[in-house]
Amino acid sequence: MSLLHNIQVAGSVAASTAALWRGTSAFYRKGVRQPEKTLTLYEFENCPYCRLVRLALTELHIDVNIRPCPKNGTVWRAEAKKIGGKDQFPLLVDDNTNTVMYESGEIVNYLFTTYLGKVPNKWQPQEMKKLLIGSQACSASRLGKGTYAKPNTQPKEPLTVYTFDSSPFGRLVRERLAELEIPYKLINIGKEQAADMGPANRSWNRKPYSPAKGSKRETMQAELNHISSPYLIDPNTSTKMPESEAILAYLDNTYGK
Ligand SMILES: N[C@@H](CCC(=O)N[C@@H](CS)C(=O)NCC(=O)O)C(=O)O
Repeated sequence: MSLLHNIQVAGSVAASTAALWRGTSAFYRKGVRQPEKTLTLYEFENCPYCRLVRLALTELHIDVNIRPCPKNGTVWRAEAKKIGGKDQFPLLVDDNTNTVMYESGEIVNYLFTTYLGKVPNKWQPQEMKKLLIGSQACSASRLGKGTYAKPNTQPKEPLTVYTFDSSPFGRLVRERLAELEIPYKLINIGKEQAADMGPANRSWNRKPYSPAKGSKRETMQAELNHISSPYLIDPNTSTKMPESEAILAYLDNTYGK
């Protein structure tokens, strides 16, 4: 890893710390009724309100189609406005219940109520207010990354990214995807067991790593023979790759202008 990338990762670790490392564990996965049709979220990576929704989705272990709408963006903003009526993010579209919804607090409530059947203590309004302060600090620390659109060429098909919201390496990739306005399916691989903690392939308990039985990580390992966040699949170029630094270079070379 280059020195520059190490510095980027250190900044991203600080950002996750500001957000109290929420969006790390799939706390509620066992009680969740997974949506039949994948949800769609119009948002941008560094918006503190959008982050609240993504944190909830990681903790619920629910995947989502991301349609990046950075400031000055020209790719998805018009579609979002057509669906919802205004330029405000996050905007959630849930085709399972014909729901179109603004307001992060209401979206979070909707997600927990609809897919878990209750709103846990950690997501009650008072707690969410504190979490928003952490999310705002997280956003401020990123100094505008993941906020503004950059010149881009668009893929034909959406990409797929395996990550979880607090992943410092994953954030760097999501920021670039937001800036390049690239649509992707976000597969949330929040931690499901103690052995999942720590950087990839460096399990804190030093035992050989194996994913939890029947988990998304087990499927990921079976399908990709790899588990780490981020992991990128680009069907447009038949690319499958781990490693944030390599993924950033790939995205710039393939979709940057
Ligand atoms: N109360 C709203 C606030 C949302 C909000 O202010 N989002 C900002 C982005 S962080 C926004 O949509 N700005 C307009 C824009 O980017 O065009 C919520 O919680 O969802």
